[in-house]
Amino acid sequence: MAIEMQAVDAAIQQHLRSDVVLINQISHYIVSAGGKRIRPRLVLLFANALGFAGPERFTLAATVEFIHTATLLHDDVVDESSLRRGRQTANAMFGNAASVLVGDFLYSRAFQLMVSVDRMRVLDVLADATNVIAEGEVLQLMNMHDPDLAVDDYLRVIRYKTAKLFEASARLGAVLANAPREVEDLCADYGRSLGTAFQLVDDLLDYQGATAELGKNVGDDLREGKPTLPLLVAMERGTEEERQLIRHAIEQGEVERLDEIVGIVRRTGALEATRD
Ligand code: GRG
Repeated sequence: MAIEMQAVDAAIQQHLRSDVVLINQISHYIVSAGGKRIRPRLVLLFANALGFAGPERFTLAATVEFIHTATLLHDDVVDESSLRRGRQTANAMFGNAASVLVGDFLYSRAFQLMVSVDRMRVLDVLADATNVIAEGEVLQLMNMHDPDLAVDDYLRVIRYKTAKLFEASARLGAVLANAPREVEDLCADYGRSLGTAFQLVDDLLDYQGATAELGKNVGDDLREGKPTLPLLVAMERGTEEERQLIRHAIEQGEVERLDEIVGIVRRTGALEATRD
């Protein structure tokens, strides 16, 4: 996998190029900041497992990373985030307009790449995935400041905004290998479950780490009024007074009593429940 990932990185660098200096600058800034490249790995893993060894697997691995990067650029603008991959976000460095536009560039470059693979099923899978990701983000926006959000609705958002691209990446490996639809669907199920678990853990990790970092992550979520699973569980399990404190924070986007809220989340076992 390590050797194969070098081929993916080469494809990413090759296809990132543009004649426009600012596009090169911003796209290289975010792509070279690291990133775990989980989605490209899923494409390779399933293509390899099902016996497909053609170079198109590297093209599609780069394609899903471009889509992922475009969503990160847009997401950091939406959330007004200042840190990504241990560095300043592109929006903090280059401004919102440039970030959104370079996200658009990466997204359309991803479409050029997938068209080059010349398979209708690939277009079908990725057009559906990007559509659902955008729906997930809009659903999340609609759920902001809603302390009565049902757990199923929270799970729907993370299935759409995060798990869908994991699902599509795994499915693409099977598509490349011309696997029967039942096999494709099983690979997609694996990707969806992994992606759902991934986002749940991501929300959980906001409550761990050093105090300053913890305050920042949980504080950012609360300021946006984002009702994540640890908060929903803590509300369900807490006393009436504790429930009211969390409700108020989500509704008002208020972070003043952050330490108390983190204490309630921990004491009620909401982190363990999220992990389970
Ligand atoms: C451009 C089609 C399109 C849609 C834009 C803003 C938006 C709609 C979508 C955002 C979706 C989003 C950011 C979901 C969260 C995904 C997530 C868990 C990101 C972090 O992934 P990692 O940990 O990141 O794999 P690295 O840095 O390792 O690549």
